[in-house]
Amino acid sequence: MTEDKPRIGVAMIGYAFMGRAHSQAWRNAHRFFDLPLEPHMAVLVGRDEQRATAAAGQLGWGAVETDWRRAIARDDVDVVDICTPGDTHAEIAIAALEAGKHVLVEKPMANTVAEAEAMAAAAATARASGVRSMVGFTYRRVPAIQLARQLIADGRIGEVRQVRAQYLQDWLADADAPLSWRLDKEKAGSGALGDIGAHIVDLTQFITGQRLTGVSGMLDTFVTERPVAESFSGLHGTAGTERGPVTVDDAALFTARLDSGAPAILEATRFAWGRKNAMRIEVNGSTGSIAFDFEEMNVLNFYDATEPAVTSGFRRILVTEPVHPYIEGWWPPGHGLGYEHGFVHQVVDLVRALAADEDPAPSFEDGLHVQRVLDAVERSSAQHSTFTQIGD
Ligand code: SOE
Repeated sequence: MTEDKPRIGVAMIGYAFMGRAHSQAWRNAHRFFDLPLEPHMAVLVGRDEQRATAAAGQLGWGAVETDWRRAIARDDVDVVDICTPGDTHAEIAIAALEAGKHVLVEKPMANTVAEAEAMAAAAATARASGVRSMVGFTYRRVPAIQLARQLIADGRIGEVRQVRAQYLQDWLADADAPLSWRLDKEKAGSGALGDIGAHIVDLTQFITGQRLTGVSGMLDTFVTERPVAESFSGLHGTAGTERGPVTVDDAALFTARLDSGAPAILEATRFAWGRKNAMRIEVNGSTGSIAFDFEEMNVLNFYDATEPAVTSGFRRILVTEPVHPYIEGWWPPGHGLGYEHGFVHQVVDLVRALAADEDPAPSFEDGLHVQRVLDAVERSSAQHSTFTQIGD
C-alpha cells in the first residue's frame, strides 16, 4: 500500500475473460495513473472454491468467497465489480447497492428492460446516500473514441448527418464451435445483439452526444444447434459429443434514428469470417467525417471537407500524444495501447469519481436506455415492422 493513499476495497464476482481483463485493471490503474485512492483487490468470488482460489492467486486477489452474498457483506469491500453472465447482474447489483457498496457491472447491464429498470431504480435510491454505480462500456475509454467525441462536440464535422456502426467478429462462424453461455438466452439475454451490439449502441450515443429514439431491426440465427463444450479457455471451448440448441441471435442488423432525426445503421455479428474484433464507427457530418476501427485502435481517421481540394483526404491521426486522453499514464508517442487499457481507464475514471463523490459514467440510466434499444430491436424484428416484401 502506498503510504499516503487510502485504500478502496474491491470484490470481483466472476473470473473468466472479463474477470481477467478487470483484474489487470484493478492491479495497474494506480501504478500508471495518479489516483486519490489505491484499489485493494480484497476478494474474488467464484462458485468452485478450488478453481476460484487458483484464479485469485494468478490474478492477484487477497481472498476467495464462493457466495457473492458474503463478499458484499465484507467490511473490506467498498466496490462490487460484477463480471458474471447477464442473468445474475440485477440480483447482485441491487443487493450490493442496498448493502451500501458502489457497483461496476459489465455490459449489457441486464438481460431484460424490467431488470434494467429495477437496477436503475436501485441506483437512484443508493445515489441519495452517496453510493455510486457504473456500466462497463470500456470502448468509451479508448483515446481515439474520446477524440472522435471531442471533434464532433467541437463542430469539426459540422452537423451529424449519418452514422454507421459495425461490430464484426468471427469466433462463431465455425458451425462446430461449441456452445457457451453467450449462446443461451437464459444466461445472456440475447446473442450478438446484446453481447457486441450493446457496445455500438452505447458508442453511437457517446460519440454523437445523441440518443437512439427508434429502430427497425432484423435478427437472424444461422446455426441453431452446436456441440456442448467439455472445457473452455476465453471465448473458445473444446467440443464434446453431445449437442444442444442455440437460443439467441447470431446477427443483428438495424436502422435507427438519433435525437436530431439523423439516420444510423448498425450491425453486430460473430459470423464475419476474417473480422476478429472489428468494432467500427463512422460519422458523416455536414463538413466532414470521422472513422474508427478497433482493429487499428490507436488511430482515428478524420476528413475535413473544408480543406482545399489539393490537400483533401482522410487524415490518419495517431492518437498517442500526451495531449490525447489517458495517454499521460502510458508510453511515448507511437508506442500505442491495447484492448486491456480501456479497462484500466475505466478503473481510473471510477476511482476518481468515487473519491470526488461524483457519479461515474455511463450510469445505470445510460445502461437502461441501451437495454431499451436492444429490446426495441428484438420487438421490431419479431414484428417485421418495416420489412416490405418485394413482389415478383
Ligand atoms: C465477445 O463477443 C466479447 O468478449 C464481448 O463479450 C466483449 O464485450 C468485447 O469487448 C469483446 O468480445
